[in-house]
Amino acid sequence: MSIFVFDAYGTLFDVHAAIGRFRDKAGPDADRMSDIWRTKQLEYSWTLTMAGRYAPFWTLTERALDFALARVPSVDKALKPQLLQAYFNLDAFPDARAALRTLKGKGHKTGILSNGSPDMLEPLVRHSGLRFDAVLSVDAVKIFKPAPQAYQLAVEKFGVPKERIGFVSSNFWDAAGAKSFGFHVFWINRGGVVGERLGFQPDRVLRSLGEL
Ligand code: LAC
Repeated sequence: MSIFVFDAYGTLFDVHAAIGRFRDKAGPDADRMSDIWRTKQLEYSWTLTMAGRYAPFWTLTERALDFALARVPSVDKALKPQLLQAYFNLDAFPDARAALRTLKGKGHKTGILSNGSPDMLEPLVRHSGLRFDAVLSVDAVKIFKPAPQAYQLAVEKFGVPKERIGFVSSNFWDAAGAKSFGFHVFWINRGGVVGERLGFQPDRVLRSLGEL
C-alpha cells in the first residue's frame, strides 16, 4: 500500500472538540446535543443524496446544529456562532500527527477525502499543521460519500487502481462504502465499538492510526 487516503471528521479530527471547549457554558446536556449535531449532519447528507440533491456540507453542519439546539433547549442557543467557529480548528486526534509522519517517512503518499466543503477543510488542515499530498472534497462532484462518484475522486487524483489505495476511516458507514467501492479499507475503531452489519467488512480493523 503506497497511498493512504483519510476521512477527515471523526477520523483525523475530533468533531466533539467543538463542544469540548464550551462544555461548562453548555451545561449537562452538552454531549447529547453534540451527538445529535453530528448524527443529523450525516443524516442530512445522505437524505439529500438519496433525493438527488446537494448542499455544501457547511450548510448541513449549520442546519444540523440548529436542529440539535432546538432539540436540546437546555443548551444556550447563543453558543451557535462559537460552536460553528470551532469547526474550523477542531483538534486532530493525538494519534494522527505521529501516524502521518511515519507514513510519509516510509515514502507513502497521504490524502484526505471528505464530505466537508473546501471552505471548511482548508482552514481546518491549515490550523492543524498536518500536511497531505492532496485534500479532496466531494464538493468537486457534488455528491456525498458513500456514493461511488465521491470515492472515485481519489482514484483520479492519485492515478492508481482503486485496490492500491488504502482508505482509512473511523466512520463505519464510510469504511463500508469505501469497501463496496473497491478500496483496501482500514476501519479505525478507537472506542472498541461493535461493527455495523452493512454487508461490507473492512480489510483491517485497527485500534488507532498508529497501527497503520
Ligand atoms: C468526512 C465526514 C463526513 O467525510 O466524516 O470527513
